[in-house]
Amino acid sequence: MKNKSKYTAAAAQLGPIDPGDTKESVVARMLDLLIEAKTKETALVVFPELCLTTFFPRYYITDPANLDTYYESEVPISLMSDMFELVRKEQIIISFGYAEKDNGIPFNTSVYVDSSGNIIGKYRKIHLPGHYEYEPERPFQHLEKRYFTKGNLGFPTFDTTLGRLGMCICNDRRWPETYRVLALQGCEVVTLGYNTPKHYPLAPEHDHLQEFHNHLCMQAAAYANGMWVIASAKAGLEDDCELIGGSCIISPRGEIVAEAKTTMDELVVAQVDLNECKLIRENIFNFNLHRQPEEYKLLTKIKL
Ligand code: ING
Repeated sequence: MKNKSKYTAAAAQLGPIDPGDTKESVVARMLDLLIEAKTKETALVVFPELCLTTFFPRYYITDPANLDTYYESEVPISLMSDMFELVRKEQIIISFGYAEKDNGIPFNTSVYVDSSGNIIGKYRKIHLPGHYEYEPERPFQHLEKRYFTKGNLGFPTFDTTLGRLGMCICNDRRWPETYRVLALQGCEVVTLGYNTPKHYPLAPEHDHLQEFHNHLCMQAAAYANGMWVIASAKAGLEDDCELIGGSCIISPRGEIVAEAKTTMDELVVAQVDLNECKLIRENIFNFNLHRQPEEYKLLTKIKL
């Protein structure tokens, strides 16, 4: 497939996945969104974080056998064979997130699959939010620090026919460093998925700002790094826990060019033009001309 600088991209938002939903039923929903993307001649489709199951870090799971059912020891190619077939036939690149066990080590992972049908990129979540110990006072847990290990692949970028792509996952999107590390490698499009509860038990005063904060961090980053951001939510009322929607596609100008209208399965589509990255990167955020890294040493000090 020849390189494209202009193409149609989509955030494939998923509505709630209830604890009793099988992975097969979820993959069937993902396939429906992928078929819709195909009818709209979409080249890049981004699915949410941990998109095969309910957001299980909300539970304190003590039975190791039960916890293990949420993880995949390898990319579930057989489970997603119809999707991979469509990706191959239609020259689409997809990304999706899943819980990975790599030789027993658990990661919150996302991958790219391209028309070769191969995994052409992998990222493991670095900013793990939440807590490790069970906190009974919470209305629901957020045990990502218990169930996952910090990612060990850095913030890689991947040269594809759709430009230089990079991934992050959920809480990573709130940290400006995530995008700058990717931008310094020439990343043009950041794809990410998220599961974000509306209620944040430690700061309920901010609950009404969740949707605003969601877009704020990505819009600022897209602009300050001259990158497209494609963000796909797992949304809606999932086992009595409300997850925000707001899936969107953000241009290097920092503008939201497409946004989800619902908190259900929804394909959010927009035209991407990689040349818009240059307009920012060669002018206001020309790193070589204007950036002063010798002044930023504090940014990478481990302990202040
Ligand atoms: N979820 C949340 C996120 O960063 C969170 C955690 C929720 C942080 C609300 C701050 C406020 O969007 C995941 N999975 O990281």
